[in-house]
Amino acid sequence: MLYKVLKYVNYFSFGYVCMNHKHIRYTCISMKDSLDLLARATEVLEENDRKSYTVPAGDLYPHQWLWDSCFIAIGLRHIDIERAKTELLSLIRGQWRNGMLPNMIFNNDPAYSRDRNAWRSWLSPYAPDGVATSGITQPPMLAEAVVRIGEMLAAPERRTWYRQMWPGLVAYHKWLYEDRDPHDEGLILLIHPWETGLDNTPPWMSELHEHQLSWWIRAMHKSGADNIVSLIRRDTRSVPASERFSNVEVLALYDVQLRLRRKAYDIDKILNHSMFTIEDLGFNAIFIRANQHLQTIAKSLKEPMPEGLLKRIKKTEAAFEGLWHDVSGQYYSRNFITHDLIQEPSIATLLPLYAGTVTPERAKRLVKMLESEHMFGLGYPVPSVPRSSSWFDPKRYWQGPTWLNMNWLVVDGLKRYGFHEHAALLTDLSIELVGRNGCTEYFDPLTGEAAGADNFSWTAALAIDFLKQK
Ligand code: 9WN
Repeated sequence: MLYKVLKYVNYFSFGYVCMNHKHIRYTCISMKDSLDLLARATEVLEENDRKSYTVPAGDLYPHQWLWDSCFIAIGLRHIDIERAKTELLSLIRGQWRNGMLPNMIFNNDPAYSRDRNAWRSWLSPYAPDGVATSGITQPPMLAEAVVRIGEMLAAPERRTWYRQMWPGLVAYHKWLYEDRDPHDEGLILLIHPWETGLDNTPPWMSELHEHQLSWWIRAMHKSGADNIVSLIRRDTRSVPASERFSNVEVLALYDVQLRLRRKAYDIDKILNHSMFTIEDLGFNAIFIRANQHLQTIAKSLKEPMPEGLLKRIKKTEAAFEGLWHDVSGQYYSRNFITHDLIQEPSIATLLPLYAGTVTPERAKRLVKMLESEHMFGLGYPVPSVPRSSSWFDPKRYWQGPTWLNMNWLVVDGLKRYGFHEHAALLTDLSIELVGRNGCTEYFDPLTGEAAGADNFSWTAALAIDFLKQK
């Protein structure tokens, strides 16, 4: 019987927080509970399966998303490794001729023409034929997912698998440098908050509110006319409005999207108009790790890394230092134009652990933040925004709720720096969270309550992976 009592509860402050609130929690994961969770999570993945890819959630997210498919494949590999490979291969059908992997590949059902039309990927000469996609990307989790699948294969099959994914992966990493690091500084810039995957995360929303609201949006907001957006929003039909973007933010993002579309997603034209551009902390941390995986794959294939790429990879690790802020002892995202750090902490604050290139000293400081009840050490960790931030709102999307994919990245980072007990505790708390509250999109970090869409694929997939890691 797999019966785990969290004996570490006294060691870490998220344990203390539970005690302070007089609800010492033990994770009692019996073998039966784990099997039930495994069965339930597998059902969610089956329900959202569209043969060659998995939708994040049936009603709310009916297309294929880039980093969702990566997290989904990481879970699926334990159930059906061939299906997990298909999940990643199906991302390549959306790859642009310049190497970009779009964050969304649209379902071609006539019912979704509005979504396809909003982006009109076909305006770009680089868009693939016969598939409609968005014109922006998402965090580069693909190399991680490829390697996680590779780990489960015998050497010859692993090489065949890597060989299949190598051209698409290299083209993607090259594109990130060529398009998104135009001054060869080492850091990747993003042009829309959706590219972070953490859509309404405070660093981006603070920039949006300060500098990016067009006059007509400000006018609509002032007169209350922005509420008209409620009539056409799809997300608030299935999720309470209090858990999503505000109407004015939806309008502002639509405005950003229109501006990108007018430039046919051409980065030179976009940058000439100095639009909304940020060197995002989370994205660059994930990219550093993805570059390490790319080199692992190259080694296994005995394939030389393209020379130019290798140079730029080295530069990224050094340039990451530019995101460090010594006074507050943490990393931040940076405005690409002004180079000012955007001093708004978020869950991305902890992702340098996942990158694995920060000093052990700094890693310790980040772990202290994870423990602190004023920051990330809440009852149902890890919140997407620290408790002390003025943005903290326990049910609002990426402004407070706990997300399983972030827990997965933090667990991995903790292990890399040797914080094995912390990693084990967070794994157990994550399993408990999903076991008790379901495979929901996100969770209230104070109460553990379910929020967002039901039957969310990456929550299911990563719960499976966490169970298998035990
Ligand atoms: C826009 C699909 C995606 C996730 C993102 C999450 C949310 C989309 C949205 O859903 O973003 O890409 O409609 O808000 O923020 O991380 O990939 O699950």
